[in-house]
Amino acid sequence: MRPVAVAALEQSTLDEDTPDGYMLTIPPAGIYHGSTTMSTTRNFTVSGMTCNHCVMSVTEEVSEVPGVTGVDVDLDSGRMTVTSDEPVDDELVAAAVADAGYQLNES
Ligand SMILES: [Cu+2]
Repeated sequence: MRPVAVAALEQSTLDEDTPDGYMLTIPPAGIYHGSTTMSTTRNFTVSGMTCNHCVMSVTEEVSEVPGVTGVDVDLDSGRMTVTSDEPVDDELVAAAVADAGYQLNES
């Protein structure tokens, strides 16, 4: 699964009705991407994987957890990065990994 693309800044910064000389307000850091949803990224470690089929199984199961928009698993390190629209329930991630036949360790 591909990483979530950062929403492009597509809002026009100058409104036609804006009077000349108006100061534009710079949004605070954190909502700077102009996206309507905040993306959350969490890192976990999955143990027990031995090949790319394991990686695919884990990726598929965790992708089905509500709110999850992206799953990236590194076989060698066991590192799993989960991207979501909203904070995901660790229990559900752990259950999904268990369903695939592996074990989740938070990192
Ligand atoms: Cu395998």
